Amino acid sequence: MGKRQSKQLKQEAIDGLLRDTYFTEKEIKQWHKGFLKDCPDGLLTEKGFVKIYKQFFPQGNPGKFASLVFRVFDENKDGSITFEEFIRALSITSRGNLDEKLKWAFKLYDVDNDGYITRAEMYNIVDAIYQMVGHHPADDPNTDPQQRVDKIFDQMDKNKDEKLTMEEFCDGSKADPRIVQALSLGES
Ligand SMILES: [Ca+2]
Ligand SMILES: [Ca+2]
Repeated sequence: MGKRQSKQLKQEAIDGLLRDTYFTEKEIKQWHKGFLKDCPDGLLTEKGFVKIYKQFFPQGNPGKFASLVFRVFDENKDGSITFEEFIRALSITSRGNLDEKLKWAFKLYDVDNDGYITRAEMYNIVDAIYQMVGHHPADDPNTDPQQRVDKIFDQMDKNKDEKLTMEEFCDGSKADPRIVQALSLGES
């Protein structure tokens, strides 16, 4: 076996990323350098991804949330994140416009990928966020996660069919900026 192709960032790949992302060539190269430092073989595994989150949230348990985010980064679902997958997701989560961020968030919430967010899927994400930040709901009765989710879900579920479409989710999120704020987690 020779050297892995994925190690070298070809001009072709850079050109593709310049089209697909909001980063400049210089930024892409810088991120690539950092990526290779953390992932010398050019692939970020779920374990490595969780480790990065643990550095940012040492007081909590970010494992669950990181695994959920990992799924969205890993576009082709092959179990690892390439540099291209990484930088495309980073571009949306850090510099994307609101619609792009919400579409991305929809994928995060829709864990079974059926095109709808259920109440259980929303509980799941919110629970993961609480675990990550090490927040104990008992500390503050006003932030009981189940209640918060029920309130948000009921607001968003316009036709009351117990599932949210992308449209309901995007419209509802725009009506409540706190949801979008919560999604900014994970930016560095
Ligand atoms: Ca992948
Ligand atoms: Ca779903």
